[in-house]
Amino acid sequence: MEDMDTPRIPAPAAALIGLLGVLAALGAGHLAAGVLEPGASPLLAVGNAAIDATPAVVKDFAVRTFGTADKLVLLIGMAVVLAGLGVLAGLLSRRAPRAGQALAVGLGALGMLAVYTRPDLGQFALLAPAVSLFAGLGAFTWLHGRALDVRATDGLAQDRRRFLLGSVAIAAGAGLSGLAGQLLGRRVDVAASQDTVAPVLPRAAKATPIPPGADFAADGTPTFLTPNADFYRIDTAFSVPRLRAEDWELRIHGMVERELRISFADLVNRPLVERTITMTCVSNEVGGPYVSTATFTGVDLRALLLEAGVKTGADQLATTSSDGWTCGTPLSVLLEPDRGALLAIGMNGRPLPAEHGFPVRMVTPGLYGYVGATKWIVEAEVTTFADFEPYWIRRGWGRLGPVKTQSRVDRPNGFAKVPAGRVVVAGTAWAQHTGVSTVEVRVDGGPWRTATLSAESTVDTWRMWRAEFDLAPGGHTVECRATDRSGYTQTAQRADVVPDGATGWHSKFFTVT
Ligand SMILES: Nc1nc2c(c(=O)[nH]1)N[C@H]1C(S)=C(S)[C@@H](COP(=O)(O)O)O[C@H]1N2
Ligand SMILES: [Mo]
Repeated sequence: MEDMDTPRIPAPAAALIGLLGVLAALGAGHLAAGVLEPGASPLLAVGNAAIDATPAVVKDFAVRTFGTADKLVLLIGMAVVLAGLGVLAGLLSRRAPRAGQALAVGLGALGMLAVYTRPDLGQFALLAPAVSLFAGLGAFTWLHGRALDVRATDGLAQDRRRFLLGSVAIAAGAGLSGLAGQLLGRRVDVAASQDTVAPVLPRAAKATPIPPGADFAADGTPTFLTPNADFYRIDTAFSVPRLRAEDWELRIHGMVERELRISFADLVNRPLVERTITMTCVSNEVGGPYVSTATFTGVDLRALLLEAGVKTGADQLATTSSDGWTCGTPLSVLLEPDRGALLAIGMNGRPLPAEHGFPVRMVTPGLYGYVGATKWIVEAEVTTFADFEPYWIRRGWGRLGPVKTQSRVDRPNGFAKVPAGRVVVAGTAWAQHTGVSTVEVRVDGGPWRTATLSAESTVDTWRMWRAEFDLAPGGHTVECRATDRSGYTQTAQRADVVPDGATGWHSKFFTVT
């Protein structure tokens, strides 16, 4: 039975009010963050906190399933959940506004907690989720009151108009605020800063030239150098940190004789070198795409560590990015005379793209990215393994992270239909800092055949391979395995990417017609 004394808002209007309350909160919070500190946007801060709190298996699944789109998927998922919560709270508030108000306060508090726990945001940044909370609360309460007015006056035209106009105004205001926040957040002009870095890059001592025939791209392998736009990207940053070279400073401290504070100008005043390095992610499945090669320009990291003077007893370099991600690299590796780790400022002759760490990142040949490739690096502390556990180590990944020797079939494509006759099989192999010595390939479990290898650039870069087979029509499976210069041949034993990188032979099935 309908209670005639307390008017009820019709369900569609109630749902709309709930949704608009959420939109107002998000729009206002994004705008406030745009003015104060882009990372303080409640939506982004909660997304970042969600990424950090996600168990490694789920994160691994997300990377595997959605690849580089994992953050977009998270954003869409959050939008769906928030919209659902808004609608639900609206429907629960058809008489009294309490449920909707509770949601506004609850989400606002969640945003404040997410911002508070970000290592890269100051107390001041808490204003953004606070603005969000009050905007959501205000918009919801006001609309709720107007909807009840409509009910109380039995739909008097002027009350109805007030409610509808108010709804449209709040929706438009939320949208515009969100947009303005987005634009303000981009006011840090990364492109202009990159333009100031570009002229510095040609000063670097040239990399070992890439020999002709370094890839078999014509046969379907990747090109030897990966264009910056195609270079794989893996990181925990929900929004790409936007830094300017002019503002950048790196502190090298901890167990050192002399603490160093290096500005970007100081950095590029040191000898610049180019090194071509193949990078791999530990999350790369057998046959996966997270391996790419670039010529990086930068400053030798070992030289900087020697300048700072590493004290005896130290065994780890702990590095931190501007967004608080941490990495630990074995000092035994970084101090090897010929390892060649860099603080890189350039990638394939261009300043680092923002997604790849502008203005400065680390690159360590032969180590997976999570132990040696800190992007947006701002701090380096010489310490011990006992004293500091970096981000992924706390989540169960291996401490040392040497890249495992691997190979991949690139062509034919999986499940391709290939015309009968001579079939070209081609792929990629890598064994960074050891070097690939041979790749073998076989079809349908037959005898292994030695593939032709592309010309080698250095031991730190990948090599391509190719072989030709005469195959009868029907289905075929091709497999490959690499042997590196230490004499190690890839094991057939399958290992998961967790905790220290996948093993096993890659295979592909295709049909000859
Ligand atoms: N700041 C920061 N640096 C980071 C990461 C990160 O999450 N944050 N991820 C690391 C991982 S796991 C890899 S594999 C490489 C990837 O570098 P890329 O995105 O330039 O290919 O960056 C490393 N550096
Ligand atoms: Mo990685």
